[in-house]
Amino acid sequence: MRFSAIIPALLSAGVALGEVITIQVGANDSLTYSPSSVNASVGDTIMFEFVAKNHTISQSTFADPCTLTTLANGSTGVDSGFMPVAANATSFPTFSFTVQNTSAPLWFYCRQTGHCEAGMVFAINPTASKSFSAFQAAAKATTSNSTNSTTSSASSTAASTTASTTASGAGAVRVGSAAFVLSVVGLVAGLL
Ligand SMILES: *[C@@H]1O[C@H](CO)[C@@H](O)[C@H](O)[C@H]1NC(C)=O
Ligand SMILES: *[C@@H]1O[C@H](CO)[C@@H](O)[C@H](O)[C@H]1NC(C)=O
Ligand SMILES: *[C@@H]1O[C@H](CO)[C@@H](O)[C@H](O)[C@H]1NC(C)=O
Ligand SMILES: *[C@@H]1O[C@H](CO)[C@@H](O)[C@H](O)[C@H]1NC(C)=O
Ligand SMILES: *[C@@H]1O[C@H](CO)[C@@H](O)[C@H](O)[C@H]1NC(C)=O
Ligand SMILES: *[C@@H]1O[C@H](CO)[C@@H](O)[C@H](O)[C@H]1NC(C)=O
Ligand SMILES: *[C@@H]1O[C@H](CO)[C@@H](O)[C@H](O)[C@H]1NC(C)=O
Ligand SMILES: *[C@@H]1O[C@H](CO)[C@@H](O)[C@H](O)[C@H]1NC(C)=O
Ligand SMILES: [Cu+2]
Repeated sequence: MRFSAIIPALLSAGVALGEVITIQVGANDSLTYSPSSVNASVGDTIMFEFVAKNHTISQSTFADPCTLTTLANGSTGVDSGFMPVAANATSFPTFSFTVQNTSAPLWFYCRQTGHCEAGMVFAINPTASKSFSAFQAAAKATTSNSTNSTTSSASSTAASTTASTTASGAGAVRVGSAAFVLSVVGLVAGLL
């Protein structure tokens, strides 16, 4: 088993703690994350499997669903970059991050042009007052028609003035590269 060295590496890095929650991106050529929202605990890994087209998973805020967020410390939020998948592909790129803070919901969208405005959004730990459906409605109400820009000034009519920019990014940290995670997927498949 040529991947066997990865397991101790993952364990010593603490990456294997918590549950791994898999999200399919673009299944059936749709503009969707499936499932579109999840409840996660601190330490859980959210793994996005890009199965079609050319999408991203990018962090935004409830108030501004279709704009890549800037954290309080000046870093940008979690962003997979574009993950193109050939129509005849037989293996798929993945992107993962771990959930670091469950005090507030985490909000995400696809940066591909027009996709966020079409409702291609994702949420972790949404609440009754900040629900997935409210977030998606805000995304669809976004007036800008360019989600490909990381500096877009998109705004939404359903924006909540209480959304906190300081909290928005602190909850998620990227783990590994796409190629690295893909090799882990290969290991799991090989064991089954
Ligand atoms: C994709 O299509 C299959 C077969 O119709 C269906 O079972 C599955 O739920 C669909 N997935 C999504 C994300 O729409
Ligand atoms: C998440 O938890 C809330 C209650 O805390 C529940 O209403 C909701 O159905 C859960 N969502 C999922 C996707 O499990
Ligand atoms: C994926 O989409 C981005 C943004 O539109 C584009 O720059 C890139 O060329 C696309 N990649 C492929 C392989 O189509
Ligand atoms: C996928 O299609 C492209 C272009 O049609 C072709 O060049 C490539 O060899 C195909 N790949 C596989 C794995 O079939
Ligand atoms: C939408 O895109 C077109 C073409 O790129 C541009 O001319 C127009 O100003 C854009 N509209 C908005 C609201 O950004
Ligand atoms: C979209 O963004 C990518 C880089 O992320 C860039 O290469 C591409 O030219 C952009 N496309 C448009 C239409 O702005
Ligand atoms: C978690 O997020 C909340 C607000 O959402 C923030 O007040 C708190 O400081 C964060 N905790 C950590 C450990 O970053
Ligand atoms: C900013 O905060 C995020 C989330 O806490 C962290 O992952 C990132 O490394 C920080 N960036 C800098 C430059 O400190
Ligand atoms: Cu997309």
